Amino acid sequence: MSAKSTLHEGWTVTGDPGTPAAAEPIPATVPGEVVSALLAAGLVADPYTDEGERGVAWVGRRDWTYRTTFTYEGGDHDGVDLVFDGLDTVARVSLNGEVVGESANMHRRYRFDARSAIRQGANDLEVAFTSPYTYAEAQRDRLGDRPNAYDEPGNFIRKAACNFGWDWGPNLASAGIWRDVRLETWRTARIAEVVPRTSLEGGQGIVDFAIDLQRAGEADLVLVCTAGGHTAVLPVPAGAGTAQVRVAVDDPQLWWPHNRGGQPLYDVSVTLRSGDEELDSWTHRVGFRTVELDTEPDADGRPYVLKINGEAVWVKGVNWIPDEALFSRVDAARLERRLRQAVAAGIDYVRIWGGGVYESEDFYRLCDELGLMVGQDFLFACAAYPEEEPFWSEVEAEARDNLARLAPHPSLVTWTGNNENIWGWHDWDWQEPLGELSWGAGYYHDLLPKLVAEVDGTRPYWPGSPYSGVRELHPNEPTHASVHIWDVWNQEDYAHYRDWRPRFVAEFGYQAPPTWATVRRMTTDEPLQAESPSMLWHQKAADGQAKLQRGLDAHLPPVRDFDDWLYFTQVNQARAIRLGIEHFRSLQPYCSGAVVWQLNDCWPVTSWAAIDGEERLKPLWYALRDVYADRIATFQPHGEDGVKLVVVNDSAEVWNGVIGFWKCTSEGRITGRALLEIRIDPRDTAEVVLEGQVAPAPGEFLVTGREDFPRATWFTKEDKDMDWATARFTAETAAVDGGVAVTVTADTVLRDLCLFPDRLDPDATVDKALVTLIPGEQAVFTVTSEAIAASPELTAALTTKPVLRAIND
Ligand code: BMA
Repeated sequence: MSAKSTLHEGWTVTGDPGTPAAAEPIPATVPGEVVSALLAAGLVADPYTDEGERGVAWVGRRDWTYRTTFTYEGGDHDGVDLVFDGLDTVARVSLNGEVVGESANMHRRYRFDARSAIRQGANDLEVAFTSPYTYAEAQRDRLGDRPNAYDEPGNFIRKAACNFGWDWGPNLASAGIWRDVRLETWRTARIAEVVPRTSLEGGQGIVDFAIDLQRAGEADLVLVCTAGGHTAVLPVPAGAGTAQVRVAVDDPQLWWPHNRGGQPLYDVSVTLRSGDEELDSWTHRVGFRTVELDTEPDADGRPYVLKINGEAVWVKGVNWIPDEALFSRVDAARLERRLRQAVAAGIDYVRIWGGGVYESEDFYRLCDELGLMVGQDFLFACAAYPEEEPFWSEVEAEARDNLARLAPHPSLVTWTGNNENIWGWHDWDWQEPLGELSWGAGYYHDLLPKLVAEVDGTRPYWPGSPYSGVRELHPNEPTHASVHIWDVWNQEDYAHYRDWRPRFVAEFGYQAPPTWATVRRMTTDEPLQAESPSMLWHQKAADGQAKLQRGLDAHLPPVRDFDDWLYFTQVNQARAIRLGIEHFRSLQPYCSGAVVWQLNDCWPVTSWAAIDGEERLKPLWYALRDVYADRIATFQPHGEDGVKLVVVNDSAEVWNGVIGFWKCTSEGRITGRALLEIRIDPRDTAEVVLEGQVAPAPGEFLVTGREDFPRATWFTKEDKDMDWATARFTAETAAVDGGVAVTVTADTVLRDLCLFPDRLDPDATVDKALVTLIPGEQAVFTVTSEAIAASPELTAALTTKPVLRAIND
């Protein structure tokens, strides 16, 4: 029987002779990376705080050697393998002084034959990493430089591009054994790979197992495959190294995204036998569902419609980046918290962006269980990539490996060739500097689609994000398939999302700083200001602060202090994305989805994220929960200065009901009211143009009642021009289980009321944000925090600034 033992104990890491620190061995956690080891040894300051990132800039320029010793008991083995699930990146692996393998790709699993080097008893294992800069710069010099949106050589090494820094992330490029490592022993033969292809045929769930074997000899073998309790047995004749086995499951329950149905998962297994002996086994869980991507040209251009089990879905998506800049820190518990936050916001789709990693087994298992659809990019982002060797072979190997590894997961629904590289080639002045040089087109248009069809065979592939469907057309053409909308954040006011009529928005985003408690983790600046030194260090976007200010100037009253700046920029971010999504949903079915840039952060930073790097929810998260609800009502412009109400029913039931709304003056006096009886079919929309009595006059605003859908609002002027009375309200606190309930009763209009309990207790959370009230209305905020509940002073502070805020306070 094969056996596996992890090799995570006893590691040290040592710098090369000229290294500024750790020239002598220091303890190293495996899985891990050098920066984490230096931090744990107290040799560098925390790169997540202040300008600590500067203090580790040298690390990626050095070579590092990991060493450990392990015991091998010996035994009657035909195979003894050292297996690395992830080496970051350029490494030479030696056992007892003998080189057993080399790597130059962070995104592959490696298996090295250790038979000639291993000995019974103690074994010395060494993994010597070459600086990623040394390697990448040498490749660049050899192959010729190519355009990159960042002044870094990340396109000349198969390593996560964002590891060299991004417009939301630190440069922590170092080295490390970043995923599991183990010793595997086996006899006669082992299961090298299993790809279970699932499909539905005539009411049956089909699992077609494609199995690769590794053999030590010519023995007759038997494969026993099971799926959902059904079994198939296949003799494998001497010499055969691959096998295909089909198992059918009667009447399977279908896997659905969480907002459409359940997530039944079926155990599948493959056991390899020789005579009576079990040699090896493999188990997983799969789901039965079909996935199609409808991009057949239509009268308007080319749609981009994802269909699950034949049903078109309106994608309520977010983009995903690595959840920690020090990748190995991301454990299953952290992923589960993040993905549950996504589900709680109504998100049903996560796009894993191409500048990061092929996500982990835990990530995909959780998405299978939680009913999140995943689109995985191949790992190319914002740069021209060489197609010459060794890169062509590395890309092929990494694609084969990850296509096979991720194939079992029903959550994985699409593969995409790259992030913005086809766009870059068209629009970012690449063509002249490139001349005849390769830039990656061969991967996106030839190699990767061929491999997706060959290895996976069940999932759609799209060459790029964005991509219009044919090479001649501009890749960001709104009438054609996927687009990224960045002119708004970079140049325009956010109301310009409404200028777009896209088929599918794969990226659009708007920045804000993180929550208060996270700001306090990222900077010790005193005085703390929007432009204090380390606030600026944690703003990586080109001209980011000025773009934030442009948004403030267009919409909100002048900020008086840092607290205003923090709250106002966060509100603006939420409003921008809310406006965009409400507009895109009002275009259903012409538009078929929105994928917000970005769900998460990898450290404390000002960014486009809805959840900050310390896992706290920014106001944007609450806005997403509103606009991604199955049923929404939204006021939209109509003609020159008219207004219409668009009602979207993205649920499986008819929406039969009444929508009430009021027209109010800035003092909150009601000057008109309407009750609309609606009957909207499932997955349908309806709209009503507002005329006469209910059309708002300049200075007035509209609010819907607070029914079983999130409140919609419409303002005829920006807050900065609105004649708001200064916020007046009463706020009362009451102890509740695990925290405090804060009941706010409005005397005036209260705009985008927020409660920020992390000001008082970094672990505190609150159940709502961005509540707009008219006089007489109430909102109850439930704060979860034992610390606040236990303290009368902290409880009292929940009802005043800077914890409780309204725009017009
Ligand atoms: C797009 C993304 C990311 C980037 C974001 C914000 O280009 O693909 O590369 O972080 O915009 O600028």
